[in-house]
Amino acid sequence: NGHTSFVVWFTGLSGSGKSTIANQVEHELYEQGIKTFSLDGDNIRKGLNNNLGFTAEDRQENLRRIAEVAKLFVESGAVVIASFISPLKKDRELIKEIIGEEDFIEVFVNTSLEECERRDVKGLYKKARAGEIKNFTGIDAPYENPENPDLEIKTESENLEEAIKRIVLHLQDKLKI
Ligand code: GGZ
Repeated sequence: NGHTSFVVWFTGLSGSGKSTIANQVEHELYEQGIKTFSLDGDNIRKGLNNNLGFTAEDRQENLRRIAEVAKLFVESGAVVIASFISPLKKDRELIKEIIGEEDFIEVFVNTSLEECERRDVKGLYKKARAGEIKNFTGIDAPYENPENPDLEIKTESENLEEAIKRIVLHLQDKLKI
């Protein structure tokens, strides 16, 4: 059964490459005339969720609201691309429940903590190690690897372009009636 709209949910550590991959996937879909909408920390945590931090409770509420928004955009007919750490299994289960299993594609951007910390693009790991940021995922807050993601990208061993292609092919397959 084909779908015209669904949510592609990228989960992984800070600095794992979620946004980079998500942006490129969105670009590919746009080129193919597919209506997309992206949700990420930049447009959500600064606006709708600007009253939420990074305690386990706040993360859950962050993700619950995002899932509800994603569901609305799916109802509008868009392919929604969401990139959030979404570190806990139980929270990803809740997201799946809200959106509906049929419309939820989980993509695990699997980059090791060592590699994310080595890249440290925004200098956040350094701050977390110094205790300047509390509850930082991977340092003093947990990340639970997905056990059965629809797709898994290993950014340390996989070519980025190939990975993008693999995701887009998977999505095209789901778009077919
Ligand atoms: C994790 C944090 C934290 C803490 C600020 N822990 O790499 P970034 O900067 O741009 O992306 C991270 C983003 C994570 O927000 P999410 O909404 O995706 O998290 S969750 O799904 O867990 O609700 C990081 C920045 O926010 N950031 N403090 N303590 N990431």
